[in-house]
Amino acid sequence: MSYLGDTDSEIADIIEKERLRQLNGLELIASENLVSRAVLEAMGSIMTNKYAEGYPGKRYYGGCEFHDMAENLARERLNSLFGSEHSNVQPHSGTQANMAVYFGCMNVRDPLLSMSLAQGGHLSHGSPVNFSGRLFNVTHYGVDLKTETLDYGVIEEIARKSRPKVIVCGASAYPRNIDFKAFQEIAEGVGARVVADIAHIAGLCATGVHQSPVNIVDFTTTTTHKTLRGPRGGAILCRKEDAQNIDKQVFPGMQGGPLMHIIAAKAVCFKEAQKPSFRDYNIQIVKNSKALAECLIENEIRLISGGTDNHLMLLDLSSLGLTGLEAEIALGKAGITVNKNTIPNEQRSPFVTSGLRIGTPTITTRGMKEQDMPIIGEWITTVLRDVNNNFEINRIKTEVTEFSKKFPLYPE
Ligand code: DSN
Repeated sequence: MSYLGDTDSEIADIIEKERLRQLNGLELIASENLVSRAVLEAMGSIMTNKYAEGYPGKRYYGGCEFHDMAENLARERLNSLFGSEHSNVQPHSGTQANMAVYFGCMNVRDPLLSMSLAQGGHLSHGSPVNFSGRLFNVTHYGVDLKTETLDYGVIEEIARKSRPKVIVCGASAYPRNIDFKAFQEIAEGVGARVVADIAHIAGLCATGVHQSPVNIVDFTTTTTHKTLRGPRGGAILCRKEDAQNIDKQVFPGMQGGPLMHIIAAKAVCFKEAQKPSFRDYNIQIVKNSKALAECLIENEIRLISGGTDNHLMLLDLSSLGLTGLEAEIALGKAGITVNKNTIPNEQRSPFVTSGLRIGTPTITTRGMKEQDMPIIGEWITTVLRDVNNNFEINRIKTEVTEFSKKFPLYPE
């Protein structure tokens, strides 16, 4: 960072402060992760200096020969990682990946069926404040309020009534496995196409730790920066027959110039994800998640659906008389970063909430294992039981800092 320090010491200082925050704290936000130095180098490279509108071999700018090589490598590696026929690595984000698929399958005001944001879905799955909710005629499914899990029979009924053109499956705050085959069967019964948004569980799907929707459903969308542990961005996987349509929707339909430094970094991420150690990493994410969940349950904290199958858990704070907002702030003071989250049957606003979402991808990247989870679970419980006890919170912050420093910020 020596050039940055000379040119702009203010931003250099801010970045250093953020590095220390990441090093000295426990990042338990389920959608975050830490990239390797190789991914960082590609992101910070001169590949950013180029317009490359179009696709490899068919660009609207000269001088793209090396960008073609990088994008082809990214596409080939992503296909080989997931066994997909076609991939598009240009979406700037998961939302834009979803947007491209929606526009490829629907016209404005067509019916869309998806999981509601309040029960675990995502903004881009038809939330009224998002483009997806404004442009399409959205019906939502949620979870069964008793089991707090997906009820495929009920989803099928809703699909029969609403006759969607597109069904979206995949979630941002769902701690259980998703049966993509069941969604495909429901869709076949009503003539809909299926988009599986695997942004959260992409690493688990790529490594067989969770069922992969690729080649089961029509379209798979993802971000590349969560359990996949790559640069911040999006991607789409589909069959050859849909390739041309999807590519057209991304460019020129929705985006102009692709972020070629990010595409180069995606290629690096997809190579890293093919290593056997990446499978071990994803297995460990789930082991850590289950171990942390077990500790919280032993401490009488209620988890939505009673536990977790994946990288995250959702805590119901109602019985502690706490809101998600209060819990997020108190844990933040202790150096433990989490996010407030709505829970099924939520009675509070999304800015307050009754729940907390906790995930293990980042701490697993840092090398923490099952035996470390009870330590973290005890800290979380102590803070949640007495959010106004600043003495305890300060004590825990010191312990969290000492503990966290022992684990490196960069994956091997
Ligand atoms: N907003 C992200 C999350 O935290 O789940 C998903 O895009």
